[in-house]
Amino acid sequence: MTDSQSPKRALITGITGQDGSYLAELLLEKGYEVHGLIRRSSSFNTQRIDHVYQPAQAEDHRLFLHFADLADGSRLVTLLNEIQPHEVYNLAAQSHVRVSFDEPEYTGDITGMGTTRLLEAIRAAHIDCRFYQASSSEMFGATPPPQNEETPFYPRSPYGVAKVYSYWITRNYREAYDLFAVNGILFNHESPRRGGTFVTRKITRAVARIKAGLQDELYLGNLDAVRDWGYAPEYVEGMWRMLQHDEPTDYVLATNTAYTVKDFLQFSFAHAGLDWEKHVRFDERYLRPTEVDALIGDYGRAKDLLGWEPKVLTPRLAQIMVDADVAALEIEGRHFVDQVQS
Ligand code: NDP
Ligand code: GDR
Repeated sequence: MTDSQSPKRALITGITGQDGSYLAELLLEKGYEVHGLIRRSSSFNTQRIDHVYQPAQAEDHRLFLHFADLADGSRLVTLLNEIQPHEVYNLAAQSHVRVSFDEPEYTGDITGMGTTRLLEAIRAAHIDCRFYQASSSEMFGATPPPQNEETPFYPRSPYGVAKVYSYWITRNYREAYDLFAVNGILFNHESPRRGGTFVTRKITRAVARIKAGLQDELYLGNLDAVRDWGYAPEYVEGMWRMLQHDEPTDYVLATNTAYTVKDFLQFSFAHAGLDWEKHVRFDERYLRPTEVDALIGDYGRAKDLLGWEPKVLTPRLAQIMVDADVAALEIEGRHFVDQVQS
């Protein structure tokens, strides 16, 4: 709550994504009024937040959704004027690394320039707010691990390059305009809500389907990449803590552990009693022109200043995701049977 006892207002861009949905839940639990920016789409795109949405008539209606796009700067100014948020979380992005090689200009426009549009909208609307930028371990790219806040950037994809731009524009607005603006440099974080084209969820969905006899093969690219995979709900708590700190600075969130894609396959398939080597095939379409070989994050600053530490590590994460995908498939199967029988 604010001093006047009216709720704090937060604006989340990317609220329909994995992180946006967990952050919306967290802020609603904390009593915030939450405003989310959504894109007009020809199909439904709010599945991840439907469960927290209350109709306008409901007494506890504190989640508001607004059509907007990071490509549309004037709309951002209008919205910021209307909402007057205390906190802005910029999570929207074209967030897929492989896709950024196919759509480099679009990725630069949204994942890079979109951040400037939002920061300029904050200035144009004269809003006194705190700003969170979803920066990424992909900015470190080819710089060897372990990586922390002082590690030099060497991005290896149009996505990584765009995130470096957003990182620096965020720092520049902090220094130039005294804005409370922070970069959360987050290493990979996953959950049952992870998009189905990222490698972890692609694997755990396939495990559930193979176990159910609906699929036999899974096509993947580079299995040797090393990643530091954490659990998304814990990372959104870290984002919030960054904006509650006295001073704005940048933080790494990670688990400081290293596993290969092969390891993730092993954890996931074994949890379902399956042998991944019998099912996984190679498809060069999933390779990237330039790959990031190893990301392992040192989260010491977040631990010291925010008291933040990861609890769920990669082997357990894989189990959580497999269990969720197995359960989701069972529910889907029951719906199907109900439909056929009715
Ligand atoms: P998702 O891909 O799940 O979500 C991306 C969100 O951005 C969606 O809500 C999407 O909307 C929205 N979006 C995309 N393009 C636009 C646009 N032009 N205008 C407005 N909104 C748009 O990403 P995550 O939740 O995983 O990640 C959140 C942020 O954190 C991203 O910026 C990502 O790059 C960054 N990040 C993620 C990490 C991870 O491991 N998950 C690690 C480090 C950084 P729609 O639903 O309509 O597509
Ligand atoms: P990443 O995640 O590129 O790290 O970006 P992704 O899950 O896409 O890839 C991880 C690693 O797996 C390898 N890989 C495959 N990846 C995909 N998507 N599909 C495949 O079939 C496949 N086979 C092997 C990749 O080559 C890579 O090495 C994620 C995103 O959430 C970014 O937005 C975020 O900034 C970073 O994490 C940190």
